[in-house]
Amino acid sequence: MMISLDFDPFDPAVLADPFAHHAAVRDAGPVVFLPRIGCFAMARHAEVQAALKDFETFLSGRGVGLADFNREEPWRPPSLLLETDPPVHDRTRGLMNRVASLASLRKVMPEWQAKAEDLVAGLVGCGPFDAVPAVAEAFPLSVFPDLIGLREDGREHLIPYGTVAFNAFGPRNALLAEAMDRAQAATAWVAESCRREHLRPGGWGAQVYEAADRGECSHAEAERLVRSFLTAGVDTTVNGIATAIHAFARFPAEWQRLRADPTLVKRAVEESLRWGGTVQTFFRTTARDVDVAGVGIPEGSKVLLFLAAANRDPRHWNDPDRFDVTRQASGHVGFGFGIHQCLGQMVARMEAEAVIGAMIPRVADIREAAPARRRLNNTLHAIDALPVEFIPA
Ligand code: OVM
Repeated sequence: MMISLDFDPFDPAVLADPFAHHAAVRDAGPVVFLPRIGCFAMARHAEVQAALKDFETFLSGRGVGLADFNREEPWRPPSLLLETDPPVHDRTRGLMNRVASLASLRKVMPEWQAKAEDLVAGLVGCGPFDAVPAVAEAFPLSVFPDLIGLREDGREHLIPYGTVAFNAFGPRNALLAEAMDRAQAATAWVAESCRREHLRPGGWGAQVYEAADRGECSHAEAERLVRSFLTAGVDTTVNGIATAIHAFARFPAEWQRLRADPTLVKRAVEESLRWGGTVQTFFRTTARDVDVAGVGIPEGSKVLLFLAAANRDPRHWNDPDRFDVTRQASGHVGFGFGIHQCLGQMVARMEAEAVIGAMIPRVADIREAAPARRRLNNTLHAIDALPVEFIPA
């Protein structure tokens, strides 16, 4: 039986407080139809994970937003990773995996830790400040563009570009129009920055072109693959770090538990990825008629996967709305699952670990100085302002 739900996930009131609406979608059924946006949706952990795993049925190549690329022109040439299916995907993903390696991240980790320590040391005991620009934006911008080897000028375009890209997965609403207007210059800067002559030797960007020199992809493909780093690597980690700090401000006892046992830092970061829901949703498109839990989904249907709702599904998690630094949060789908699972997940984890790790010995208490303010986005659960005070240890 097909269940229809009168629910628009892109309504501003929903985007402002998405978690308040997830239970209704999960409880309506394993698969529901959302007539307001004309697509199917899954919000339970089991079905979301199964759909992500079955890349042959649930395609990415027709777009992972609301728009079906078979019917609508994408806002930019499709990503050769995110918006591509095998066999092309496996070739591009393979070469990008070799560039974005754990070994190359391990080399920069000591430098990232030192930068995070300096940043945090400058903020403790200085009264209330906004942790979004001061930490969540400042830290990723101090390490990620250098990892890629980007030119210095114009790095301020990275966040507005990410904002457009993530809004573009939703409908053509006011949020997207506004982000597009504001990111005209950013789009041109990003396109230019992906060219080989703008990428410093040794960085991940230059290494993608070296893979092209070896024949692993074309030079045109290399340019578009570098664009993936710039699109997916900044707004995500900025909001992920802001969300982690926000979680500790809202659950002060969890901050004390982490301070008492700093070896929990990796678990705490994983738990903030589960609890936080920075990337709320992605779509797939069905390659064939498919039956999911007794519901027939016709070929060519858009299916909205609520990653953030799956990460708080009580069918899978115990006391899911509770942020618990000792929880074994692995198995969350915050980075997706299967062949498209986030390429940059170790970058994201290591950035968060550097920041939280630097705070543990220095910050006795994280006080919310004023309520956090959200920034509405069609895909991201974003924080615009996070006024806090770091009480010195
Ligand atoms: C991409 C990409 C990958 C993941 C997320 C994303 C805008 C973009 O390959 O361009 O979000």
